[in-house]
Amino acid sequence: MKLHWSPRSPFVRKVMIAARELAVVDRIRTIRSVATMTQPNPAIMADNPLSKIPTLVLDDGTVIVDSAVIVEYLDAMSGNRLIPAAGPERWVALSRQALGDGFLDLLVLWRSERTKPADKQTAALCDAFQVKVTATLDRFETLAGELAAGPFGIAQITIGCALSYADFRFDDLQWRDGRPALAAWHGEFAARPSMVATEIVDD
Ligand SMILES: N[C@@H](CCC(=O)N[C@@H](CS)C(=O)NCC(=O)O)C(=O)O
Repeated sequence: MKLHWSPRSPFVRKVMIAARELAVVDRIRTIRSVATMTQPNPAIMADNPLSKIPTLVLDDGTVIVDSAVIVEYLDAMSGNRLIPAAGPERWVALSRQALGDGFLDLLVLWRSERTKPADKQTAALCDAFQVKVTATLDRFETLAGELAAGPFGIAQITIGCALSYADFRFDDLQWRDGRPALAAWHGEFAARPSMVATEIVDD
């Protein structure tokens, strides 16, 4: 399998952590692919017209788009160890993944807004990002006990990855302040070998 990959992308990181946790990482050939909102990349677009990473291409040419779908694919071929196959726990896990992904989307958009020159930033957007990011972090704090109790799976991978991205790009957010349970859970999560091996870097 070929994966459009970058060491900077938190969405790619989700996939790489899942692949390591499922012990299928050796089956993935990573291709360094640069994806930015302002510069469509023809090499990615040959497989995914959205020019987004991660994009997975199977050996038969089938293209799998979006980190959630790629993780679901890897998990299905490995016996549903990260995403419950059925039952209420499936919807809880997938909703927590969606919360983590949505949080990441907010951070990516917020970063793109706040790296503009001050006179080009939209204050209402930045204010709204701040409100939503804070509320989502508060929700994660209430979920921390359940994340710690397990079972380990896609909810922990996505929320943990998103928090590590906040550490990487939003130093000033200080998300641990007032959220002791989340900070403690993330500390343990960040020590997993799959996390250590996939540390985000600006290359
Ligand atoms: N929902 C997608 C989001 C992927 C995403 O936004 N990836 C970023 C890199 S971190 C990207 O490709 N950005 C390029 C663009 O938006 O054009 C997923 O979960 O895979």
